[in-house]
Amino acid sequence: MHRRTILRAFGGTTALALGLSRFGGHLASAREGTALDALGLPEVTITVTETGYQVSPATMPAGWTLLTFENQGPDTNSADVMLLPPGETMEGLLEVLAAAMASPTAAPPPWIYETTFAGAPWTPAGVSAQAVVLLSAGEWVIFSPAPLTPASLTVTEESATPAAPLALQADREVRMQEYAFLGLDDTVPAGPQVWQVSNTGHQPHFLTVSELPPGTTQAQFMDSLMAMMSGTPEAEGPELAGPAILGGCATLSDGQSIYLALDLAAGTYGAICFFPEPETGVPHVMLGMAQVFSVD
Ligand SMILES: [Cu+2]
Repeated sequence: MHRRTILRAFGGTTALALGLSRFGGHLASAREGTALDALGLPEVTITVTETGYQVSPATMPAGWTLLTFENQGPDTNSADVMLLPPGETMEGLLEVLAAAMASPTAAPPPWIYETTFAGAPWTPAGVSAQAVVLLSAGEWVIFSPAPLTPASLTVTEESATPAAPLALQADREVRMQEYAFLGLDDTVPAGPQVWQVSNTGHQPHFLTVSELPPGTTQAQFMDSLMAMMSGTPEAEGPELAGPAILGGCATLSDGQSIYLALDLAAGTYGAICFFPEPETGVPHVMLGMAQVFSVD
């Protein structure tokens, strides 16, 4: 299956893992023990293995939540953390996923663009990372397109007061919209950072971070991504053909924020969103949603 075709499966998580993870790369996602630990928030752990997702505990109170993502699988991965819309069930979602895998060019169902995705970290195989995410009450599913088995998370109404604002000053605010990343124009300091990533657009977006050859320009990055996405042989741009994903966040709905712990070494990096546009299924990167940034 061509990469450009498989990426049209909504979410794109498994597509990315299949298509890009064979390229090497060094660790940049922060492990446990980040600034996010100190907030004293309720904690949930999502583990992905070769076969599927597990969530512990299975029930959480609504509000800001410290999410630890443990990638015990063989590929770079993340998790789509999605609130099941009213009337939708896990069984129904599985049917949608199966249909998407069988016919990757089909447009995702409209409710994908209307429900809530809370985000989760991206990590290379064998790596854990942390984020703070906002969970509302309801039935959530943790998934990526088949063949990984999804998991369920029940989020209950808080008993007393509404969720307090998060008392955390992020080192950097990154905004995602159609079709750009804002807030990565200036140099990012090397070392541990907390990014507040917000979706200020109208469609879901996600953010993958990959290391690029030093000095890669925005134009070179876009050219190489367009070549990769259109199926041009990799010989035309071998060093950029499939940058390994070191970190970032999975699908995030409009109006949602996620606080990501990152620890990037000095270098040149690229941020990419592959979420499909609703009418055509074209990944956002093809519409310009990719950004080079430098870390020093
Ligand atoms: Cu996007």
